[in-house]
Amino acid sequence: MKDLDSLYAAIDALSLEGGWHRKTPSLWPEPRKNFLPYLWRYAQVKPILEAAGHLVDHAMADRRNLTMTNPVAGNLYATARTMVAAYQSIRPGECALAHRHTPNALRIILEGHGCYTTVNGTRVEMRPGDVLLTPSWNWHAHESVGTDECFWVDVLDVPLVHLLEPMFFERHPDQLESEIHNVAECPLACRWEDSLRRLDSAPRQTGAMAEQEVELGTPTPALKTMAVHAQRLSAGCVTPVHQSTANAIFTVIEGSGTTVVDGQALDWQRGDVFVVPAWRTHQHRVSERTHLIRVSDEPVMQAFDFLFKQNTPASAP
Ligand code: GTQ
Ligand code: FE2
Repeated sequence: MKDLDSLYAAIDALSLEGGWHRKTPSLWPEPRKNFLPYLWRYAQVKPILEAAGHLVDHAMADRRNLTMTNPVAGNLYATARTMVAAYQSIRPGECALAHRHTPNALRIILEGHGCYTTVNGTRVEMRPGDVLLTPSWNWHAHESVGTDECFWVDVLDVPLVHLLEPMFFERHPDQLESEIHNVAECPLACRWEDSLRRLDSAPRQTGAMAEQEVELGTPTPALKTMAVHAQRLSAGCVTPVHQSTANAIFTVIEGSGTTVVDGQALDWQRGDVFVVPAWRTHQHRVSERTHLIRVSDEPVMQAFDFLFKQNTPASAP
């Protein structure tokens, strides 16, 4: 090989690339901010789900869900790099048939009573504020047997499964599981009243990302890839500025306030969902006592020693 041009041609022909003349870097000094901060308002979504309830026959949709697609250019599905969130509704008398998939899922209940989920043969009621867990490859079906239309937020690790590629999905051959046990409580149902009780006795932390926070799930993390935390913030509180390599999706269970995500103010209220993507700073300012559910991919980051986080104290107003 006589010159650099022929060297590079020879490298290129073998689908190789010289690390010393890469067109785009493969390493950089700190995490890039890719996914965008964004807020979905329940008050805007709920009428659409209700209309879909009339216009979209449940039989033709496995699930009546609305995926919260992050508006970053090129993204078609994910809410954050590793997770997707969706609003889902189910009308009285409807049944979302059993299926299973490798992605882990959880549901945060917003509204409605008389709604049940059956996970691997165990049938439990889902009530507002509860977090219901559906670990990987567990059969699951949902139904509303009362008079309420029920609304909840799903969070799944589907984008992580897309990245790693171990996707499997199948519908139940009999549409529903045949052996079902009704239970009042089970470890997959994290009850809101338990979360409240635990928050009552949780230490108040001034330097933390929330005044009070407890981790849900027995054992923790709630799912192998996703951790669930309940946060309590008192009226008027301003949290430190938090930054993490983990992605987080917040659901507002109670209260109202503003979260400044990387300089962008997101004003939220009950039922809203907002995303704090990796390395985007966030700071909560709440106007009334607030409860948030924070779902994050911290377990994934932790497993590989990729979790880096820091708090900067709130500056005086
Ligand atoms: O309820 O089983 O939002 O499988 C996305 C995929 C919900 C579910 C979603 C699902 C489900
Ligand atoms: Fe599912």
